[in-house]
Amino acid sequence: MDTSTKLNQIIAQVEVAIDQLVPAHDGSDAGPVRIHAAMRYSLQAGGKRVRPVLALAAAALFKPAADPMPAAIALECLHTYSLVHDDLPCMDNDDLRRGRPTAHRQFDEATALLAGDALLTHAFVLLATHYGTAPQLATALVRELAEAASGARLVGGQMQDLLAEKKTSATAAELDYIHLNKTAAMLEASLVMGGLVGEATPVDLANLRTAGRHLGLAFQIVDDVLDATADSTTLGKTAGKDAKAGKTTYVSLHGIETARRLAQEQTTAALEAIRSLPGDTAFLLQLAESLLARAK
Ligand code: GRG
Repeated sequence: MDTSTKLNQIIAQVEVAIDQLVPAHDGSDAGPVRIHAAMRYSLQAGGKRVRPVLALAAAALFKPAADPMPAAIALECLHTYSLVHDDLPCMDNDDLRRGRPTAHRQFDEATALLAGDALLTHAFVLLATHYGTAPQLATALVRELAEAASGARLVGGQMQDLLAEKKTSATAAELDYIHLNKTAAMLEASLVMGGLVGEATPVDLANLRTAGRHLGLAFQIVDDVLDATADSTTLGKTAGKDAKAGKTTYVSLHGIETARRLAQEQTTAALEAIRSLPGDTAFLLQLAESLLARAK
């Protein structure tokens, strides 16, 4: 099976699992309809599902006894919360996400804020519920995701990013710090959580973390290049925002050509870490390369 067929199959499984593992919004489970509708609105808008796919691909290297899918969906819930909050008027104030009006545009600001809160919390409900019979695994997964999402990493990276926007320019070191935490932390967690479900050894977990760190930087550099070169329809989010906001990015610091080379270097480093993992790494290697070549 070729990579894109396999990728589409996995994404289709992820979509089914999201539908099954996130509360209903039609009142069928007697739950509160509006908040669940807002959670599903943002989750089911068709993101690229990079984080769940990475988690599932990492787990597959180890032929896991436990099902990695709930962990994969927990990652997507947490990621989607961060997008919903990032789009709010008090942060990026954006109107378009995943090709649709942002959550606060579709609903209202309070509903979007609460939907983000509920998605963040639901990620941990999924981990505690689905891995509860394997307490050590559940604890390791909760810790990994919580640390990635913490004030030291995802939230901390976002805070530094907001502060950097207020200055005329950030340094290369500041930019790396922001993206190691805002972007790479969740990609690291995706690969490591897949490895944890697969009962990977500490050495393999360390290699997964290294791969995630490099993939995260490559992903962000490509994101900056796309923001500068692609259109909003292709991206499904507002293009050209960084330059308009005078934001320091890999493109503004280094120019497009050097930014592309840096993304290639980070991808090469990720591929090297993936090659040192056991099992059939072909799909994970191709995924890493396809993230470099992505168009949105
Ligand atoms: C609000 C705590 C908090 C954090 C926000 C995710 C984020 C941090 C900000 C969004 C803006 C941004 C460019 C973040 C860098 C990470 C990134 C490229 C996110 C977009 O992820 P994709 O491209 O999105 O995987 P889809 O929609 O495909 O899932």
